[in-house]
Amino acid sequence: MSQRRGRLTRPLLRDGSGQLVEVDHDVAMAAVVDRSRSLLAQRGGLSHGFYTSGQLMAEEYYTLSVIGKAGIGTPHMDGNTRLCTATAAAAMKESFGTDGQPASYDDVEHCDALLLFGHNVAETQTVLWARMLDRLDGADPPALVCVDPRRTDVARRATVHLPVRPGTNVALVNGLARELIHRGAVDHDWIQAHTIGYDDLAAVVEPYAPDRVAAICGVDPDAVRAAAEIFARARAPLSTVLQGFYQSHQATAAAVGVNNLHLLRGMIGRPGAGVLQMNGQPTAQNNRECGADGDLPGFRNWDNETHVAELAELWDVDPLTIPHWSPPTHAMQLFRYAEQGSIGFLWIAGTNPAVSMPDEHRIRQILSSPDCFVVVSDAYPTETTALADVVFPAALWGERTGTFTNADRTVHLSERAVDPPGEARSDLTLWLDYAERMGFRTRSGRPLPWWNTAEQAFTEWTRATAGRPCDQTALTYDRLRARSGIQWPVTTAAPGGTPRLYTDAEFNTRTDQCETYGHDLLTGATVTRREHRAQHADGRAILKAVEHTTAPGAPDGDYPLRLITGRTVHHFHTRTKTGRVPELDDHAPHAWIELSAADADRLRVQRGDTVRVTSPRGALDLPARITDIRPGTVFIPFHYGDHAANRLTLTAWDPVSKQPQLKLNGVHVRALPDTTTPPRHTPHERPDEDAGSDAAT
Ligand SMILES: Nc1nc2c(c(=O)[nH]1)N[C@H]1C(S)=C(S)[C@@H](COP(=O)(O)OP(=O)(O)OC[C@H]3O[C@@H](n4cnc5c(=O)[nH]c(N)nc54)[C@H](O)[C@@H]3O)O[C@H]1N2
Ligand SMILES: Nc1nc2c(c(=O)[nH]1)N[C@H]1C(S)=C(S)[C@@H](COP(=O)(O)OP(=O)(O)OC[C@H]3O[C@@H](n4cnc5c(=O)[nH]c(N)nc54)[C@H](O)[C@@H]3O)O[C@H]1N2
Ligand SMILES: [Mo]
Repeated sequence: MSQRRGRLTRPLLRDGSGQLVEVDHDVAMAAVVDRSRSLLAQRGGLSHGFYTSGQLMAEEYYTLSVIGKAGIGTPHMDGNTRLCTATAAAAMKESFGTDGQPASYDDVEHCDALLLFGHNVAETQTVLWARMLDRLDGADPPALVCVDPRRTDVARRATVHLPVRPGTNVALVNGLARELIHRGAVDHDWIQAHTIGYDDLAAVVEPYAPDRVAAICGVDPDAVRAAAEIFARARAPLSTVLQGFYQSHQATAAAVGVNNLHLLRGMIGRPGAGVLQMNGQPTAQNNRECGADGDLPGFRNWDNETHVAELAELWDVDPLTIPHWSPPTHAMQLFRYAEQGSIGFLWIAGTNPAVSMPDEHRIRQILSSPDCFVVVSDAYPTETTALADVVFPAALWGERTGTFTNADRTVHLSERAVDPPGEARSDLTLWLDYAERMGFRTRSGRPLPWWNTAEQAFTEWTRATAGRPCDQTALTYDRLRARSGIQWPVTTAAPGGTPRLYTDAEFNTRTDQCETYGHDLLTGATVTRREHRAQHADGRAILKAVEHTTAPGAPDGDYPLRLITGRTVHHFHTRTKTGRVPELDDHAPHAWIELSAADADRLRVQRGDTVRVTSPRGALDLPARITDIRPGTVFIPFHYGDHAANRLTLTAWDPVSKQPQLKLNGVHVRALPDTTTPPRHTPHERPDEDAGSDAAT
């Protein structure tokens, strides 16, 4: 694909004939500012949207947050973190009051049970997996529980593998909670002192006996009991949760269900005992805490006037400028507004939505519509830059300085080591240039933002964290140079950082402190401030559970197979980088589909045959691999722009986190006539053991 060659080194502008042509930076930025100004004058801040990444740096997210919220005054700002870790944040907010990882990666060394919920760490976080393997192959190995419909390398090493039917995670976690209760493994004194909601939770999970869970999830009831036994006996259980839980229809409920298990036994805030609601991208955490992702900076609550006033004071703007009359706009809604025409200016940085968002065809139409002016900054030409009106060549990490914070709150400083190629600039430079030309001002007439360098932006950002759970006021570039890798909070009281949160079982749930007043996990309806106050969480964690429901877009008669999508070790996301590395690309040059042996036999497909996969939204022709995936479920990697798995996925999201349901779609698979081979067995077994199985629920 020609568009995969080389770095972008010059800005591009779409000319009168519709072609993207190289121009000087000044010309490109003038076109952006021109469009931005005229839209602001005609239609105000709501005409502007920003869609960013989990791959920029804290300084950039914070600067954009200030420009968008205090300069333009738009609530339409989100990150691809919506597709990625919105559920991690949402689940921690619901259970503990704010975002912020309770545990530390070091807990891998201290745990005696490891439970991986929808997390294929062996392919997606190979360094963390190496750390886990050291334990598994060491003297006193932890028990390992793997919840994944595929027999992954994690599953192969597991003490218990639960190959759940996709979309049934909530039934499983409810069943595990019930088992803890029935086995007397619950720490009632701790629950009494440090949580609210136990009685409601116990009532909700009671109907989820192992046999019923086994029927819903399509697994062995003894395996459910065995997993519960491991958690019940562990002195230091460590759970990790990722996309198998997050990209589903009851994502937040399922992820909260894992928090519940830890709270029921008081297994949090101690070495080895804790939860890692994982992140995937290097700086997803920064986007969430800096507030370029649909949150307010510093884990502030948009619905709390005092929190908004703090920001207004910090930024020296009228509190009414900062949008807080409704929840910030999530990415799926942002694209909907662009589709409907109310957003006419969309700046995309460090993400490739033409490949990574659900329902590819629709997203590409929105991006190519003349009604929306699309600005994209990326280091490489992508499927998204091809549809933009203006493209800025971006500097990559190593070509600019900034900080990034990983999933366990560890802040690192990454310094510029080489110059960016050609005219490539950092996103920070681009946004500061844009703001200056737009002439944004504080109330006292100072330029907004008033900083010019990454280090100044970092200092301003740490000021915004004062008194919040992610307090980094004692952190400076110099301290990070002296010892890189410090876990927040970092304050004068804890200058060396904080390995674990909630060590004193004091949670961030006070009404004046929390990041959200919470949601009904089933419908997403928001809890009001008054209701939150009335439940008197007051520093106690919140136990919450709901019943399992069937997903929209789940398999039915016409589309009887469950499509899940995900990753392979050889590629990162949409392959802008890994597709250019022959050592990686040679291992996985094309997309494929994984089928179980039972489904392959029934469909008369052998390894390497091409099959057509169809959903109500589109079709893909892919070579088949026959693997240990559970029968009735098929898997496609989502990395390939020319055979995008997202051609098949639907526009649907979790009601609380708004994370799209990228791993749960009904599809139909058939062999293409010219490539089929005779069946190895007579194809008379049930066509699909999963079809209609939700009746079991
Ligand atoms: N090599 C590589 N590594 C990466 C990335 C990459 O693109 N390539 N991306 C990074 C990013 S941003 C992220 S977010 C992480 C993602 O890391 P992971 O979440 O580990 O990766 P996925 O492959 O998306 O999904 C994990 C597993 O979920 C399972 N699954 C699907 N549906 C269900 C379900 O209903 N229930 C359960 N329990 N499991 C289910 C799939 O079979 C899959 O094995 O990886 C990060 N690391
Ligand atoms: N079906 C399906 N869809 C999915 C998923 C799935 O499992 N299944 N997973 C979802 C998840 S978890 C994620 S995280 C998304 C990822 O989806 P995307 O964010 O679209 O994926 P990337 O390929 O990482 O795109 C990032 C782009 O940023 C550019 N870039 C890197 N560094 C910089 C920088 O510093 N500045 C700028 N301006 N650009 C930079 C890269 O060149 C690249 O083109 O996909 C989501 N989509
Ligand atoms: Mo992600």
